[in-house]
Parts: sequence; C-alpha cells; structure tokens
Amino acid sequence: MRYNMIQYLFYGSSIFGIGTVLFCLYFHLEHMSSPYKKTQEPASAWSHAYQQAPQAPEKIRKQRRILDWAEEKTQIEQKPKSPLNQNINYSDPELFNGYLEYGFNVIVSRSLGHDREVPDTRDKSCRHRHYPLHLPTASVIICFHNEEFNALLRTVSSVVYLTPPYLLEEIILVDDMSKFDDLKSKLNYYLESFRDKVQLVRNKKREGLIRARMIGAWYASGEVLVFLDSHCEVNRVWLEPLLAAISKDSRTVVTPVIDIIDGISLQYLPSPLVRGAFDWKLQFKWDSVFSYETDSEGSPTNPIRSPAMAGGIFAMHRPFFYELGEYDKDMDLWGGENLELSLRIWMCGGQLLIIPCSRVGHITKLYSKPDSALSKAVARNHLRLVHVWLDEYKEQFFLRNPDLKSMTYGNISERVQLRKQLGCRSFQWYLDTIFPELEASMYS
Ligand SMILES: *[C@@H]1O[C@H](CO)[C@@H](O)[C@H](O)[C@H]1NC(C)=O
Ligand SMILES: *[C@@H]1O[C@H](CO)[C@@H](O)[C@H](O)[C@H]1NC(C)=O
Ligand SMILES: [Mn+2]
Repeated sequence: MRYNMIQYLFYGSSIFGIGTVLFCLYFHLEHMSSPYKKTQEPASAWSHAYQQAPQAPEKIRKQRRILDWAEEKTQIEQKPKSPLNQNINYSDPELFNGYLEYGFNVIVSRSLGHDREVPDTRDKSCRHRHYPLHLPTASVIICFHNEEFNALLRTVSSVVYLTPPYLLEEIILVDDMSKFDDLKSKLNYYLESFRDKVQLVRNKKREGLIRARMIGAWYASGEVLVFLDSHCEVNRVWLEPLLAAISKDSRTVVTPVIDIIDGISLQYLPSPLVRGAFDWKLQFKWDSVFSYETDSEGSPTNPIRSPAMAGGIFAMHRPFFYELGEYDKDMDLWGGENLELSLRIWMCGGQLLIIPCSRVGHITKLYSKPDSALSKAVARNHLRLVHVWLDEYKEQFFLRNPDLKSMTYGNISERVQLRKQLGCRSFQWYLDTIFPELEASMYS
C-alpha cells in the first residue's frame, strides 16, 4: 500500500514535472515569436558576394583540400537518418530522472548517439554564397560541467564533421570538474578518434563557465575564438560566414542564428530571425527584427545588429577578445557575463552581429535544479555589471531589484579602470544608438 502510494506520488509528480516542462516549452516558443516594438535597423553595408583574389599556388593546394573535404562531407550526408519520432513513455522514471539531471530527454539523446544529421535550416540563398578561401583559423572552445555524454559528443562530432579541417585549428574541451563517471576515462577513450583535433583540459577545481572559458581561450592558438555550449549541433557551412564577417572587420563579434533542439524530442527546429535583448532586470530575451521589411535586396541573409547576445555561442577575433578585457574573472559560475560582454563590445568600439547564414542548434533545457549558489552568483555578477557599465541608469536596475542594493559585489576597480583605458562610451550612448527600446521601456 505504502509502496503504491509512493509510486503514485512519483508518477503524479513526474506527470506534473512533464506538464511543467511542456508549459515552459510552450512559454519559450511563445516568447521566441512574440512581437515586440518595431525597430528600424539601418541597412547593413554588408556586401552580398565576396571577391576572390587571384590564385596563388598555396591557394590551389588549399582548394584541393577543400575538394577532399567536400568529398568526405558527401559521405557523411548519406548516413541514414536517426530515429526521432519514437513514442515517449512519460511514466518512465529514467526519463524523469534524466530531466532532473540534464534538463532534457536523455533517453532520446542516448538513442541518437554520438552524431546524427540535422536538417539544413538556412535560407535557400545562403546555399549559393561563396566565402573567401583565406579566412582566419578558429579554435572552438567547449566548456562543460556534468553534461550528458551523448549531447557532448554530438557537439564535438558535429564540429569535426561540418567544419573544413583547414579552418579548424582545434577544439578545446574544458571539463569544469564534472562528477559523472562517463565523463572521465570513457570520454578520454571516445575522444581518441578525434585526437588530432581535440584537446581536453580538466580543471583542478570548479571555476564556473566564465573562468573556464578564459582557461580554454588561454590554450587556443587559432586566430578566432568560437565559444560553444556543450549541448549544441552545428549546421552546414556554419563557420565560414562567421569567420568572413570577422575577417572583414576584426572588431566585429558574431553569433550564428541559434536553432532550437527541442528538449523533449531533440528534434532540430529552425529558429526565427530574432535579435538579442534584455530588460531592466538584466533578463535576457529575444526580440523581433523588422529591418527586412524595408530592405528588399538579399534581405533574409543580411547580418542583424544585436544589442546583446544570449552568451552560449559566439565568435570573436582572439586579439580583440584580449584587447577588450576577456571576461570579468571575478564573476562566478555563469549569468550576466553575456550582457557584460555585449555592453563592452558596443560601448568600447566593436559591434555585435547575428549572421543568418550561420546556424547552430542548441538544446533548449527544460529544467534546471534549484541552485542557491548559482542564484547568488548571478545576482553578484549582475551587480558587478551594473556598477561598472550602467552609469546613472543603475537606479533602473535597483528599482526592480531593491534587495540587491545592499549586497556586496567585490572589488570592481580593475574593470572600472579597463573601461577608462579603452575609452568606452557612456551607457546613454548605448541606449540612444544601439538599444532605444530599452530606454523606452523604463516606465513600464
Ligand atoms: C513505460 O514505463 C514504465 C516504467 O518503466 C513501464 O512500466 C511501462 O510498461 C512503460 N510503458 C510502455 C508503453 O512502454
Ligand atoms: C581593489 O583592487 C585594486 C587593484 O586591483 C587595489 O588597488 C585596491 O586597493 C582594491 N580595493 C580594495 C578596497 O580592496
Ligand atoms: Mn546552453
């Protein structure tokens, strides 16, 4: 009787959990597509085609490698499709525990295994784009902490298979003190097959995502740093558009369009074109882009100016990353660093663009464990951002977070100094020029 009761409670709660999960997903999708204030983006000066320089022998060799690469890729594309539309047994405790542990459907993730083919979600006109042969090389940095094994391997293998080898300097995996057994020797074993491309760094203590990325960047030797979450799958020709934008202007920081990998079915779904934004509580959100309504020529593939980035996936010229002051190393775990970097990029002479021809899927996690250490870190990180970057507008933040006004946030003098050294503009300038909708929302 008692056992039945427990079982009943368990299944009851798991059904409640799944219900919550479905609700969150619905809310998320709704949020993604909700219309926001109409904005006019200035037409981008981005050229539609790239000029190719006359051929030098070195370039011919490079082309040869591209042909080899294209041949290999064709073989990958012919792989049979993975099972997806299997029925989900919502009363399976493994499913429920998987949600609690990883935030997504671990059963489907296991059945998908280490790699799969994902649909090409790019706009058709992207497929005919040509990019210069000479592009900067990239180091892809993937930090993880207790990630699901298959999701991590799909991230790595999609990068290896869908990136031309001559552009991929290396993949640097940073293990931020994961506890799960399968991320130890089993991971070493499975990474052996990528050993000429993948380097695994294991932190000796938990650093949090922010410092883990700084550690990964320290090992990198590519000209461009590409940061990826550990539960992504890149799409076709994902890297070239990003590198091309950076090679045109090294102070341009770029993100792909972040496609949705559904947390329940792990289906890869195209994301609408949106730009990154946030509110006065410093909550990140997606925001509609309307600039294309007036821009008739090649519109769906033009870069989108974005006030902010979600943070998980972006590419940046390595020297510019250091010139701009990496991250605030005294921020903990993760949270707020994406907005801090976004403000720093715009206010200190760079620009942040979303490149629609580049697409990377990201698993939309449906659950994360309540974590008081994380909540505290996010609050503290936000305070550091607010006190360094928001000028007189910090009052807007405190109006909405009165409890945080008295919380300590450590020593920010180095970051204040950095802002001075870089000669960064005021937050007022950012509001006027980059994100007027935020100022307009001040009294709402
Ligand atoms: C669903 O999972 C539960 C628990 O593992 C099991 O008892 C049940 O038979 C499964 N149902 C189906 C239709 O597979
Ligand atoms: C803050 O750090 C700077 C150097 O980074 C140091 O000079 C200063 O004394 C520190 N302030 C306090 C209050 O500890
Ligand atoms: Mn993520």
